[in-house]
Amino acid sequence: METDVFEQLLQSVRDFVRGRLVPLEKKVEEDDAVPDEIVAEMREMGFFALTIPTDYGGLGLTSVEEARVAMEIGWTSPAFRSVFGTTIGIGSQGIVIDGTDEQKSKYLPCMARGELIASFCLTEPNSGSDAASLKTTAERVEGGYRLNGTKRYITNAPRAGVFTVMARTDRKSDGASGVSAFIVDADTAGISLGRPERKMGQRGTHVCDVIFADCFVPDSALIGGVEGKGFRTAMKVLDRGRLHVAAFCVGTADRLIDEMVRYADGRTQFKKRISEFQLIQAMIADSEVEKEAARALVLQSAHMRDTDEPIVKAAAMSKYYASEMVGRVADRAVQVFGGAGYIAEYCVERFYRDVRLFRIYEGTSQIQQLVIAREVLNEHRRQG
Ligand code: COS
Repeated sequence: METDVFEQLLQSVRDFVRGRLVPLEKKVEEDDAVPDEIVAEMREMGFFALTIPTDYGGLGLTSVEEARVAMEIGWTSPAFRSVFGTTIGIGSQGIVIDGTDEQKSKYLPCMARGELIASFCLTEPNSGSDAASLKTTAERVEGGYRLNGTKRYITNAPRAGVFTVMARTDRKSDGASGVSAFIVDADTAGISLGRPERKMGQRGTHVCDVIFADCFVPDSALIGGVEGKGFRTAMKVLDRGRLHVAAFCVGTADRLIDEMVRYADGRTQFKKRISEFQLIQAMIADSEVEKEAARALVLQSAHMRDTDEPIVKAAAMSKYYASEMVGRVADRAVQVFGGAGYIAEYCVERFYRDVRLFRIYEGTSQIQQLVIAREVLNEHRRQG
Protein backbone atom coordinates (compact mmCIF):
# COMPACT_ATOMS: atom_id res chain seq x y z
CA MET A 1 0.00 0.00 0.00
CA GLU A 2 1.22 3.57 -0.75
CA THR A 3 2.88 5.04 2.32
CA ASP A 4 0.54 8.01 2.73
CA VAL A 5 -2.57 5.87 2.20
CA PHE A 6 -1.30 3.42 4.79
CA GLU A 7 -0.53 6.21 7.28
CA GLN A 8 -4.11 7.47 6.83
CA LEU A 9 -5.46 3.97 7.42
CA LEU A 10 -3.34 3.66 10.56
CA GLN A 11 -4.59 7.02 11.84
CA SER A 12 -8.22 6.06 11.23
CA VAL A 13 -7.70 2.74 13.06
CA ARG A 14 -6.09 4.64 15.94
CA ASP A 15 -8.98 7.14 16.14
CA PHE A 16 -11.57 4.35 15.99
CA VAL A 17 -9.80 2.25 18.64
CA ARG A 18 -9.28 5.11 21.08
CA GLY A 19 -12.43 7.12 20.39
CA ARG A 20 -15.00 4.41 19.75
CA LEU A 21 -13.81 1.09 21.21
CA VAL A 22 -12.10 2.08 24.47
CA PRO A 23 -15.30 3.67 25.88
CA LEU A 24 -17.13 0.38 25.19
CA GLU A 25 -14.64 -1.93 26.94
CA LYS A 26 -16.65 -2.18 30.18
CA LYS A 27 -19.88 -2.83 28.30
CA VAL A 28 -18.27 -5.66 26.32
CA GLU A 29 -16.97 -7.15 29.58
CA GLU A 30 -20.39 -6.92 31.23
CA ASP A 31 -22.45 -8.12 28.24
CA ASP A 32 -19.87 -10.72 27.13
CA ALA A 33 -20.55 -9.50 23.60
CA VAL A 34 -19.27 -6.95 21.09
CA PRO A 35 -22.22 -4.76 19.99
CA ASP A 36 -23.54 -5.49 16.48
CA GLU A 37 -23.10 -1.88 15.41
CA ILE A 38 -19.37 -2.13 16.15
CA VAL A 39 -19.09 -5.23 13.98
CA ALA A 40 -20.85 -3.30 11.20
CA GLU A 41 -18.49 -0.32 11.61
CA MET A 42 -15.47 -2.63 11.47
CA ARG A 43 -16.83 -4.09 8.26
CA GLU A 44 -17.26 -0.57 6.82
CA MET A 45 -13.71 0.37 7.78
CA GLY A 46 -12.25 -2.66 6.03
CA PHE A 47 -11.01 -4.52 9.13
CA PHE A 48 -12.02 -7.84 7.54
CA ALA A 49 -10.03 -7.02 4.41
CA LEU A 50 -6.68 -6.18 5.99
CA THR A 51 -4.71 -9.30 5.05
CA ILE A 52 -6.79 -10.64 2.16
CA PRO A 53 -4.86 -10.17 -1.12
CA THR A 54 -5.99 -7.28 -3.33
CA ASP A 55 -6.84 -9.69 -6.18
CA TYR A 56 -9.62 -11.03 -3.97
CA GLY A 57 -11.01 -7.73 -2.75
CA GLY A 58 -8.75 -7.26 0.26
CA LEU A 59 -6.28 -4.57 1.26
CA GLY A 60 -3.31 -6.94 0.96
CA LEU A 61 -1.27 -5.41 3.77
CA THR A 62 2.36 -6.46 4.04
CA SER A 63 3.39 -8.19 7.28
CA VAL A 64 5.00 -4.97 8.57
CA GLU A 65 1.81 -3.03 7.83
CA GLU A 66 -0.32 -5.74 9.44
CA ALA A 67 1.91 -5.67 12.54
CA ARG A 68 1.57 -1.89 12.81
CA VAL A 69 -2.23 -2.11 12.56
CA ALA A 70 -2.28 -4.91 15.16
CA MET A 71 -0.22 -2.71 17.51
CA GLU A 72 -2.90 0.00 17.24
CA ILE A 73 -5.71 -2.48 17.89
CA GLY A 74 -3.80 -3.93 20.85
CA TRP A 75 -4.53 -0.68 22.69
CA THR A 76 -8.03 -1.98 23.48
CA SER A 77 -9.68 -5.22 24.69
CA PRO A 78 -8.73 -8.31 22.68
CA ALA A 79 -12.43 -9.14 22.28
CA PHE A 80 -12.65 -6.44 19.59
CA ARG A 81 -9.79 -7.99 17.62
CA SER A 82 -11.38 -11.39 17.75
CA VAL A 83 -14.44 -10.13 15.81
CA PHE A 84 -12.33 -10.09 12.65
CA GLY A 85 -9.04 -11.62 13.89
CA THR A 86 -9.71 -15.27 13.08
CA THR A 87 -11.07 -14.29 9.65
CA ILE A 88 -8.08 -12.22 8.57
CA GLY A 89 -5.72 -14.55 10.44
CA ILE A 90 -5.70 -18.26 11.10
CA GLY A 91 -9.16 -18.89 9.58
CA SER A 92 -8.36 -17.56 6.09
CA GLN A 93 -4.61 -17.86 5.72
CA GLY A 94 -4.66 -21.58 4.93
CA ILE A 95 -6.44 -20.70 1.68
CA VAL A 96 -4.34 -17.59 1.08
CA ILE A 97 -1.09 -19.54 1.48
CA ASP A 98 -1.92 -22.95 0.00
CA GLY A 99 -5.44 -22.78 -1.52
CA THR A 100 -6.31 -23.31 -5.16
CA ASP A 101 -7.48 -20.36 -7.30
CA GLU A 102 -11.04 -21.72 -7.10
CA GLN A 103 -10.92 -21.85 -3.30
CA LYS A 104 -9.52 -18.32 -3.15
CA SER A 105 -12.18 -16.96 -5.50
CA LYS A 106 -14.97 -18.72 -3.68
CA TYR A 107 -14.11 -17.69 -0.12
CA LEU A 108 -11.75 -14.73 0.09
CA PRO A 109 -13.92 -11.95 -1.40
CA CYS A 110 -16.80 -12.61 1.03
CA MET A 111 -14.33 -12.80 3.91
CA ALA A 112 -12.83 -9.45 2.86
CA ARG A 113 -16.31 -7.90 2.85
CA GLY A 114 -16.89 -9.23 6.37
CA GLU A 115 -19.79 -11.39 5.24
CA LEU A 116 -18.12 -14.69 6.06
CA ILE A 117 -16.37 -15.36 9.37
CA ALA A 118 -13.66 -18.02 9.34
CA SER A 119 -12.32 -20.10 12.25
CA PHE A 120 -9.36 -22.47 12.53
CA CYS A 121 -9.85 -26.04 13.79
CA LEU A 122 -6.59 -27.67 14.81
CA THR A 123 -6.73 -28.37 18.57
CA GLU A 124 -8.56 -31.44 19.87
CA PRO A 125 -9.32 -32.81 23.33
CA ASN A 126 -6.20 -35.03 23.18
CA SER A 127 -4.07 -33.00 20.77
CA GLY A 128 -2.95 -29.55 21.86
CA SER A 129 0.78 -28.80 21.74
CA ASP A 130 1.33 -32.12 19.96
CA ALA A 131 -0.69 -30.93 16.99
CA ALA A 132 0.62 -33.60 14.61
CA SER A 133 -1.04 -36.33 16.71
CA LEU A 134 -4.56 -35.11 15.87
CA LYS A 135 -7.22 -37.79 15.60
CA THR A 136 -10.03 -36.25 13.54
CA THR A 137 -10.36 -38.39 10.43
CA ALA A 138 -11.19 -37.54 6.84
CA GLU A 139 -12.10 -40.82 5.23
CA ARG A 140 -12.03 -40.99 1.43
CA VAL A 141 -15.53 -41.65 0.03
CA GLU A 142 -16.99 -41.22 -3.42
CA GLY A 143 -16.77 -37.59 -4.48
CA GLY A 144 -15.07 -36.40 -1.33
CA TYR A 145 -14.32 -37.12 2.32
CA ARG A 146 -16.23 -37.93 5.47
CA LEU A 147 -15.03 -36.05 8.57
CA ASN A 148 -15.33 -37.42 12.10
CA GLY A 149 -13.89 -35.94 15.29
CA THR A 150 -14.03 -33.14 17.83
CA LYS A 151 -12.12 -29.86 17.67
CA ARG A 152 -11.64 -27.98 20.94
CA TYR A 153 -11.46 -24.32 22.08
CA ILE A 154 -12.30 -22.98 18.65
CA THR A 155 -12.37 -19.19 18.79
CA ASN A 156 -15.30 -17.55 17.01
CA ALA A 157 -16.90 -20.90 16.15
CA PRO A 158 -20.41 -19.66 17.08
CA ARG A 159 -20.11 -16.85 14.48
CA ALA A 160 -18.19 -18.82 11.85
CA GLY A 161 -19.54 -19.46 8.37
CA VAL A 162 -16.56 -21.55 7.42
CA PHE A 163 -13.89 -23.62 9.19
CA THR A 164 -10.33 -24.47 8.18
CA VAL A 165 -10.10 -28.02 9.52
CA MET A 166 -7.04 -30.22 9.90
CA ALA A 167 -7.93 -33.92 9.68
CA ARG A 168 -6.12 -37.21 9.12
CA THR A 169 -6.51 -38.60 5.59
CA ASP A 170 -3.88 -41.29 6.04
CA ARG A 171 -4.76 -43.47 9.01
CA LYS A 172 -1.56 -45.50 8.57
CA SER A 173 0.44 -42.44 9.61
CA ASP A 174 0.03 -41.11 13.15
CA GLY A 175 2.16 -38.01 12.49
CA ALA A 176 2.28 -34.86 10.42
CA SER A 177 2.44 -36.48 6.99
CA GLY A 178 -1.04 -38.04 7.32
CA VAL A 179 -2.78 -34.71 7.94
CA SER A 180 -4.71 -32.72 5.32
CA ALA A 181 -6.43 -29.33 5.52
CA PHE A 182 -10.03 -28.71 4.48
CA ILE A 183 -12.23 -25.69 4.06
CA VAL A 184 -15.65 -26.64 5.41
CA ASP A 185 -18.86 -24.61 5.29
CA ALA A 186 -20.35 -24.31 8.76
CA ASP A 187 -23.84 -25.29 7.57
CA THR A 188 -22.63 -28.69 6.30
CA ALA A 189 -24.74 -31.56 7.67
CA GLY A 190 -22.99 -33.35 10.53
CA ILE A 191 -21.43 -30.27 12.19
CA SER A 192 -22.56 -29.28 15.65
CA LEU A 193 -21.18 -26.87 18.23
CA GLY A 194 -20.49 -27.40 21.92
CA ARG A 195 -21.62 -25.02 24.62
CA PRO A 196 -19.59 -21.76 24.76
CA GLU A 197 -16.86 -22.11 27.41
CA ARG A 198 -16.65 -19.85 30.47
CA LYS A 199 -13.17 -18.34 30.50
CA MET A 200 -10.74 -16.47 32.76
CA GLY A 201 -10.83 -13.37 30.57
CA GLN A 202 -11.37 -12.02 27.07
CA ARG A 203 -15.10 -11.76 27.66
CA GLY A 204 -16.86 -10.93 24.41
CA THR A 205 -14.83 -13.60 22.60
CA HIS A 206 -16.58 -16.92 22.18
CA VAL A 207 -14.93 -20.30 22.19
CA CYS A 208 -16.49 -23.76 21.88
CA ASP A 209 -16.06 -27.30 20.55
CA VAL A 210 -16.82 -28.04 16.90
CA ILE A 211 -17.99 -31.61 16.40
CA PHE A 212 -17.89 -33.41 13.05
CA ALA A 213 -20.10 -36.51 12.82
CA ASP A 214 -20.13 -38.20 9.41
CA CYS A 215 -19.78 -34.79 7.83
CA PHE A 216 -19.41 -35.10 4.06
CA VAL A 217 -17.25 -32.55 2.21
CA PRO A 218 -16.59 -32.62 -1.54
CA ASP A 219 -13.13 -33.05 -3.10
CA SER A 220 -13.08 -29.29 -3.70
CA ALA A 221 -12.84 -28.75 0.08
CA LEU A 222 -9.30 -30.17 0.24
CA ILE A 223 -7.05 -27.11 0.56
CA GLY A 224 -4.64 -26.99 -2.36
CA GLY A 225 -6.17 -30.18 -3.74
CA VAL A 226 -3.35 -32.32 -2.34
CA GLU A 227 -3.51 -34.71 0.62
CA GLY A 228 -0.84 -34.84 3.31
CA LYS A 229 0.10 -31.16 3.26
CA GLY A 230 -2.30 -30.00 5.98
CA PHE A 231 0.11 -29.98 8.90
CA ARG A 232 2.58 -27.80 7.02
CA THR A 233 -0.26 -25.50 5.98
CA ALA A 234 -1.29 -25.21 9.64
CA MET A 235 2.28 -24.42 10.71
CA LYS A 236 2.71 -21.73 8.04
CA VAL A 237 -0.60 -20.22 9.11
CA LEU A 238 0.57 -20.25 12.72
CA ASP A 239 3.88 -18.58 11.82
CA ARG A 240 1.88 -15.68 10.50
CA GLY A 241 -0.62 -15.81 13.39
CA ARG A 242 2.19 -15.75 15.93
CA LEU A 243 3.56 -12.54 14.45
CA HIS A 244 0.12 -10.98 14.61
CA VAL A 245 -0.41 -11.96 18.26
CA ALA A 246 3.06 -10.64 19.12
CA ALA A 247 2.28 -7.28 17.50
CA PHE A 248 -1.01 -7.11 19.38
CA CYS A 249 0.86 -7.72 22.68
CA VAL A 250 3.07 -4.69 21.96
CA GLY A 251 -0.06 -2.53 21.55
CA THR A 252 -1.52 -3.81 24.81
CA ALA A 253 1.75 -3.08 26.61
CA ASP A 254 1.59 0.49 25.21
CA ARG A 255 -1.86 0.86 26.75
CA LEU A 256 -0.87 -0.65 30.11
CA ILE A 257 2.14 1.65 30.38
CA ASP A 258 -0.07 4.62 29.56
CA GLU A 259 -2.50 3.56 32.31
CA MET A 260 0.32 2.93 34.77
CA VAL A 261 1.99 6.30 34.16
CA ARG A 262 -1.24 8.29 34.34
CA TYR A 263 -2.20 6.59 37.58
CA ALA A 264 1.26 7.07 39.09
CA ASP A 265 1.22 10.76 38.15
CA GLY A 266 -2.23 11.28 39.66
CA ARG A 267 -1.87 9.35 42.90
CA THR A 268 -0.32 10.97 45.99
CA GLN A 269 1.20 9.10 48.94
CA PHE A 270 3.70 10.31 51.53
CA LYS A 271 2.92 13.84 50.22
CA LYS A 272 4.32 13.07 46.76
CA ARG A 273 3.04 11.80 43.46
CA ILE A 274 3.91 8.11 43.48
CA SER A 275 5.57 8.57 40.04
CA GLU A 276 8.35 10.37 41.93
CA PHE A 277 9.28 7.21 43.82
CA GLN A 278 12.15 5.38 42.24
CA LEU A 279 10.70 1.92 42.88
CA ILE A 280 7.64 2.94 40.81
CA GLN A 281 9.94 4.45 38.17
CA ALA A 282 11.82 1.16 37.92
CA MET A 283 8.58 -0.65 37.04
CA ILE A 284 7.78 1.96 34.41
CA ALA A 285 11.31 1.83 32.97
CA ASP A 286 11.45 -1.98 32.80
CA SER A 287 8.06 -2.06 31.10
CA GLU A 288 9.02 0.55 28.52
CA VAL A 289 12.36 -1.12 27.66
CA GLU A 290 10.82 -4.56 27.26
CA LYS A 291 7.91 -3.23 25.22
CA GLU A 292 10.22 -1.39 22.80
CA ALA A 293 12.47 -4.46 22.52
CA ALA A 294 9.39 -6.50 21.59
CA ARG A 295 8.32 -3.88 19.04
CA ALA A 296 11.74 -3.98 17.36
CA LEU A 297 11.76 -7.79 17.28
CA VAL A 298 8.22 -8.00 15.86
CA LEU A 299 8.86 -5.40 13.15
CA GLN A 300 12.16 -7.03 12.19
CA SER A 301 10.45 -10.44 11.98
CA ALA A 302 7.57 -9.02 9.92
CA HIS A 303 10.08 -7.42 7.56
CA MET A 304 11.77 -10.82 7.16
CA ARG A 305 8.44 -12.32 6.16
CA ASP A 306 7.92 -9.53 3.62
CA THR A 307 11.32 -10.22 2.10
CA ASP A 308 10.70 -13.99 1.93
CA GLU A 309 13.31 -14.88 4.52
CA PRO A 310 12.64 -17.92 6.74
CA ILE A 311 10.50 -16.81 9.67
CA VAL A 312 9.87 -19.94 11.74
CA LYS A 313 12.38 -18.88 14.41
CA ALA A 314 11.60 -15.16 14.13
CA ALA A 315 7.85 -15.72 14.52
CA ALA A 316 8.36 -18.01 17.51
CA MET A 317 10.78 -15.53 19.15
CA SER A 318 8.35 -12.66 18.61
CA LYS A 319 5.38 -14.52 20.06
CA TYR A 320 7.41 -15.87 22.98
CA TYR A 321 9.02 -12.59 23.95
CA ALA A 322 6.06 -10.29 23.33
CA SER A 323 3.48 -12.45 25.13
CA GLU A 324 5.72 -12.98 28.15
CA MET A 325 6.58 -9.26 28.08
CA VAL A 326 2.95 -8.14 28.18
CA GLY A 327 2.31 -10.57 31.04
CA ARG A 328 5.06 -8.87 33.06
CA VAL A 329 3.84 -5.39 32.10
CA ALA A 330 0.26 -6.23 33.14
CA ASP A 331 1.56 -7.56 36.45
CA ARG A 332 3.50 -4.34 37.07
CA ALA A 333 0.48 -2.24 36.09
CA VAL A 334 -1.60 -3.98 38.75
CA GLN A 335 1.24 -3.41 41.23
CA VAL A 336 1.48 0.32 40.48
CA PHE A 337 -2.29 0.65 40.93
CA GLY A 338 -1.99 -1.19 44.27
CA GLY A 339 -5.37 -2.13 45.80
CA ALA A 340 -7.13 -0.38 42.92
CA GLY A 341 -5.37 -2.72 40.49
CA TYR A 342 -7.29 -5.64 41.96
CA ILE A 343 -10.66 -3.90 41.56
CA ALA A 344 -12.69 -4.48 38.40
CA GLU A 345 -13.53 -0.75 38.16
CA TYR A 346 -10.00 -0.18 36.79
CA CYS A 347 -9.10 -1.62 33.42
CA VAL A 348 -5.74 -3.08 34.49
CA GLU A 349 -7.56 -5.83 36.39
CA ARG A 350 -9.29 -6.85 33.16
CA PHE A 351 -6.17 -6.62 31.01
CA TYR A 352 -4.25 -8.72 33.56
CA ARG A 353 -6.72 -11.57 32.96
CA ASP A 354 -7.05 -10.94 29.23
CA VAL A 355 -3.33 -11.07 28.43
CA ARG A 356 -2.84 -14.42 30.17
CA LEU A 357 -4.09 -16.22 27.09
CA PHE A 358 -1.37 -14.78 24.84
CA ARG A 359 1.21 -17.07 26.45
CA ILE A 360 -0.95 -20.08 25.65
CA TYR A 361 -2.86 -19.86 22.37
CA GLU A 362 -1.31 -20.15 18.90
CA GLY A 363 1.43 -22.18 20.62
CA THR A 364 2.42 -21.99 24.29
CA SER A 365 5.63 -20.23 25.37
CA GLN A 366 7.14 -23.68 25.89
CA ILE A 367 6.37 -24.69 22.30
CA GLN A 368 7.94 -21.43 21.07
CA GLN A 369 11.07 -22.20 23.13
CA LEU A 370 11.22 -25.65 21.61
CA VAL A 371 10.88 -24.26 18.06
CA ILE A 372 13.51 -21.56 18.71
CA ALA A 373 16.00 -24.00 20.20
CA ARG A 374 15.49 -26.48 17.38
CA GLU A 375 16.10 -23.78 14.75
CA VAL A 376 19.23 -22.50 16.53
CA LEU A 377 20.64 -26.03 16.85
CA ASN A 378 19.93 -26.71 13.18
CA GLU A 379 21.62 -23.46 12.14
CA HIS A 380 24.74 -24.40 14.11
CA ARG A 381 24.78 -27.93 12.76
CA ARG A 382 24.43 -26.68 9.19
CA GLN A 383 27.39 -24.36 9.72
CA GLY A 384 29.41 -27.46 10.58
N1 COS B 1 6.45 -24.09 8.25
C1 COS B 1 6.44 -25.03 7.28
N2 COS B 1 6.57 -26.36 7.54
C2 COS B 1 6.71 -26.71 8.84
C3 COS B 1 6.73 -25.78 9.90
C4 COS B 1 6.59 -24.42 9.56
N3 COS B 1 6.57 -23.47 10.50
N4 COS B 1 6.87 -26.43 11.07
C5 COS B 1 6.96 -27.73 10.77
N5 COS B 1 6.86 -27.90 9.42
C6 COS B 1 6.94 -29.16 8.67
C7 COS B 1 8.26 -29.84 8.93
O1 COS B 1 9.25 -29.38 8.05
C8 COS B 1 7.92 -31.29 8.71
O2 COS B 1 7.88 -31.52 7.33
P1 COS B 1 8.62 -32.81 6.70
O3 COS B 1 7.96 -33.98 7.35
O4 COS B 1 8.36 -32.67 5.24
O5 COS B 1 10.05 -32.66 7.10
C9 COS B 1 6.50 -31.41 9.22
O6 COS B 1 5.95 -30.07 9.15
C10 COS B 1 6.41 -31.91 10.65
O7 COS B 1 7.09 -30.99 11.48
P2 COS B 1 7.78 -31.38 12.85
O8 COS B 1 8.58 -32.62 12.66
O9 COS B 1 8.46 -30.16 13.33
O10 COS B 1 6.51 -31.74 13.76
P3 COS B 1 6.42 -31.97 15.31
O11 COS B 1 5.43 -33.02 15.56
O12 COS B 1 7.79 -32.11 15.90
O13 COS B 1 5.72 -30.63 15.86
C11 COS B 1 5.53 -28.44 16.82
C12 COS B 1 6.20 -29.40 15.84
C13 COS B 1 5.59 -28.89 18.26
C14 COS B 1 6.32 -27.18 16.65
C15 COS B 1 4.05 -28.22 16.40
O14 COS B 1 3.28 -29.36 16.67
C16 COS B 1 3.40 -27.02 17.07
O15 COS B 1 3.61 -25.87 16.66
N6 COS B 1 2.59 -27.26 18.12
C17 COS B 1 1.80 -26.22 18.72
C18 COS B 1 0.45 -26.18 18.10
C19 COS B 1 -0.22 -24.88 18.32
O16 COS B 1 0.35 -23.81 18.14
N7 COS B 1 -1.48 -24.95 18.70
C20 COS B 1 -2.25 -23.77 18.88
C21 COS B 1 -3.61 -24.06 18.45
S1 COS B 1 -4.13 -23.14 17.14
S2 COS B 1 -4.77 -21.49 17.99
